[in-house]
Amino acid sequence: MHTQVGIYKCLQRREVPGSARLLTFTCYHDLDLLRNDGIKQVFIDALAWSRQEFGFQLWAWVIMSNHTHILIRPDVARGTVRQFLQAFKPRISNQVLARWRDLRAGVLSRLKDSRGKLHFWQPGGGHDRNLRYGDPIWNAINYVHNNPVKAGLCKSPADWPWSSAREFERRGSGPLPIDSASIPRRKML
Ligand code: NI
Repeated sequence: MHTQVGIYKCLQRREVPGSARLLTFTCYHDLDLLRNDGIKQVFIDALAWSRQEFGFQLWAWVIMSNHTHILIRPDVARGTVRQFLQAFKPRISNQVLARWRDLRAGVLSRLKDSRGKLHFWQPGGGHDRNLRYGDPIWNAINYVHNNPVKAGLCKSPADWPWSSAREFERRGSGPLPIDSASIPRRKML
């Protein structure tokens, strides 16, 4: 769920200091490369490592079988989104592709480009945009958490174990803590 969502259509790669960033990572050729729970855990571990390394606030995330979304607020003094992406994406792909090479996994034949190079991620920056404080942040959080519901995988966002939805219901109940204290409050109507 990331190709034709109205408010996420526009591509903005500029870094706007203080803005949150909604980032999407799509598997090569939209293949279900993240279906395996062990590979989902590789993604989570890389996200936890990146947060330490680049100092961003992690506000929401979801892992689907063929793509993921994360909502972060970068700390530009510690690292730009570009620097984070340059470290984060290969950290996952190198680990998974090495494992698949060891196993001589059949899927590898589907991951080669015309020059024979293997890919885990679809090349390119993916869909991402800057978000201003307030309600757009909460719209993005709900959008992220609703991915598995819209895909028909579960009824309620918190039923899906591979997102931060559970953390919003009860801290410490999901596989990766989020930086909830820094999320701006919802506008009270
Ligand atoms: Ni999606």
